[in-house]
Amino acid sequence: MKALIFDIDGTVAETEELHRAAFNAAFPAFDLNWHWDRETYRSLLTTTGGKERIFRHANETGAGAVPVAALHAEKTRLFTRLIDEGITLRPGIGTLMQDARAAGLRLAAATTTSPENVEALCHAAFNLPASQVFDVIAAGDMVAAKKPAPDVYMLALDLLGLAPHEAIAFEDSANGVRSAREAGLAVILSRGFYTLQEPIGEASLCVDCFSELGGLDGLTSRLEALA
Ligand code: XBP
Ligand code: MG
Repeated sequence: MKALIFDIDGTVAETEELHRAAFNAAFPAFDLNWHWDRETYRSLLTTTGGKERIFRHANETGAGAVPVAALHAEKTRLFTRLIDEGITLRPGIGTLMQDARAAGLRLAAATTTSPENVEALCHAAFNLPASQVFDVIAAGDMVAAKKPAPDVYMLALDLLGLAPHEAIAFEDSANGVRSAREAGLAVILSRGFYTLQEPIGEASLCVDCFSELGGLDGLTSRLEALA
């Protein structure tokens, strides 16, 4: 194993409540009387990508033409301010990252969210620029097809210069598991607040919490036992 590839939202940290708050705070500025409660947002989360989510909701509610790009830019501005107030890593993520660094592995992010949001999360959670947390960042519109398409994980592998068997992916959602598996990666799933009811799908290993893995050594042992 030469690299760990992390999904961001719901995996590195539980960020979706902040995304939901940012969406809801942005709507009034565009004269939209929308409010996404948790159950509405849970349903909308099956559509990856904030712009795609807005577009879907506009279609489903017959809202007509909505300035999706401008609305999403405002939402991103609000999200980066919200996350800057602080965010904690999901249990086990910090240990996995530290162990990987100590063992000379590289770290990558493979996420549907934007590079700006990855930057904001790294500043808030690590007090570091994203480039000092991840060696490689594959994010948002860097790929044409978002999760569950494999594109973002294939980009991460390409940027790492690695074959799928040389890395492991970490995910929280069914769309993410499908994306990683279709890219040929083994994937460790730990479902979170918004994805607990989702199917495990083709995850190589499913844990309630990443801290169950016991760091990189524990993960390696678990994977060897599966082989
Ligand atoms: C989850 C997503 C993202 C976020 C919102 O990304 O689907 O769309 O919900 O971020 P991940 P944007 O692959 O990290 O789980 O509004 O920037 O898309
Ligand atoms: Mg996720």
